[in-house]
Amino acid sequence: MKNTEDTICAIATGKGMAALAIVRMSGPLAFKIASQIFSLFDQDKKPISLDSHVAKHGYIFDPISSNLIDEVVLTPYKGPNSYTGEDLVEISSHGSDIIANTILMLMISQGARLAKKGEFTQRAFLNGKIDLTQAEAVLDLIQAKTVHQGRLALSALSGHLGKQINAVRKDLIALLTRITAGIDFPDEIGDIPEPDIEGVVRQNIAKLDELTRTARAGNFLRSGLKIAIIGKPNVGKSSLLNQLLKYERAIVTDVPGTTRDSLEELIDLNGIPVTIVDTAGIRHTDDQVEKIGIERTNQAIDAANLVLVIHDLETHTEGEEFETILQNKPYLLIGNKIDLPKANKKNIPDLVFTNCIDKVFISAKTGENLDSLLASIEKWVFQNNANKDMPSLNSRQTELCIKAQKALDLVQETQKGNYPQDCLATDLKSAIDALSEISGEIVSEEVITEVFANFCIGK
Ligand SMILES: Nc1nc2c(ncn2[C@@H]2O[C@H](COP(=O)(O)OP(=O)(O)O)[C@@H](O)[C@H]2O)c(=O)[nH]1
Ligand SMILES: [Mg+2]
Repeated sequence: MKNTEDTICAIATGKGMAALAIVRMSGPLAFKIASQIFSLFDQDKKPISLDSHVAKHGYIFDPISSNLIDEVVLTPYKGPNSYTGEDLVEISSHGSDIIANTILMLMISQGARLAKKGEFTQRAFLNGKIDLTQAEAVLDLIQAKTVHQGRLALSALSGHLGKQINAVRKDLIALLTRITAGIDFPDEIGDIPEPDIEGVVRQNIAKLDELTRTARAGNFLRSGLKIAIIGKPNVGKSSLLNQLLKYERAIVTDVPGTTRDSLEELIDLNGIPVTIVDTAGIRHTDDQVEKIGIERTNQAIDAANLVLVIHDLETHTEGEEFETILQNKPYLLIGNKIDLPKANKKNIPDLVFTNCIDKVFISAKTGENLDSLLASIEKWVFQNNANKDMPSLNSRQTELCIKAQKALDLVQETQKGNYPQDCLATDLKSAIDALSEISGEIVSEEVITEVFANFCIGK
């Protein structure tokens, strides 16, 4: 599967004006091509030999016309001690698209070819420098939009996730080997004691279960969380949106029905990318525009992962019928305008709702207790999982993890039926295969292509 006969090159930095641009090249010709277009002096353009991991200041020139292209720093990495595991060269030039492109063209004219998306990382994977979970983490890290996303990607990049998967895989391989040996040598080795098999399978189902549970939070961290703010007119929905955004995005007035359309904004909630939708207040009305607004509110609820139901603590009325509209959506109940009963020395009414995840009392006007609201949302995202920095599975990995779990469930079932031990081998093997596919030990060409298709060129 190795595809390292040719030498690839690409601009690794973004387009546009910048202080520096980096052009990289990897493959068997990387050092040769670099030494043909690089020299220590701008006058006397003698190619030089390159020492691994020693950055050199010098000049790029066109070996045919002898034209000077740029003053650069060149860093050679001799394989296998490089990102790709092959000979790799990085040239830092001045950050002009024209210069970077000219250097790229020179490399191509000397025998390199333009790299495909993610091909440097793909080579790192094919050469065994990283496993597939680490390659996926590279992409997550490049695409991270919040600090938390970056931290999780970095943790997976360090190989943490791959190690956990591999620990389970190794346990199962050891078990399968032992069962197979027992089948092959019934007299010398024989069956494994049933409780031993049961123990190994149960422990590893639990480990996989813990990993798949991280997928939910991971999904919100990668793709974002959608939250709809709903409630009767004038309870302070738009005020809460503004408070969360820290600027006056929505119009706030004391006229009921001010917000007529749903408004969507993105916030970074302690590292979780959250889209907040402010909606038109829910009430019976003959106003055509307001009716459409309320219809949109229903759509916003449908699309949301979590709903904030706002309640006015000042005009508190019993028997709000939100639960029918919510249709089993998880929701937080928010008592708003806590400043008013406090100022007027009135009792804070209790809010009686049966299925809410949590109740928080805030003031959208003053920002009081907003921290508790954010903490409550965060707690729901992580489902009280204390270890927020545990790398979380992406959808490809989750699917395979569940596949492995199901196969292990079958092993457990077969075991209960007291069948001969060789009946366990097939399911055990498919659990091992699914786990091997997560780390990329065994993986099809299509899966690899799909993983790297989302990368940018140059990574
Ligand atoms: N005292 C007080 N007034 C608030 C609070 N939140 C909103 N209001 C006021 O309630 C009125 C309606 O607010 P708005 O955000 O437009 O409510 P919406 O119709 O639910 O979007 C405005 O006059 C706000 O200033 C709060 O926490 N305390
Ligand atoms: Mg409003």
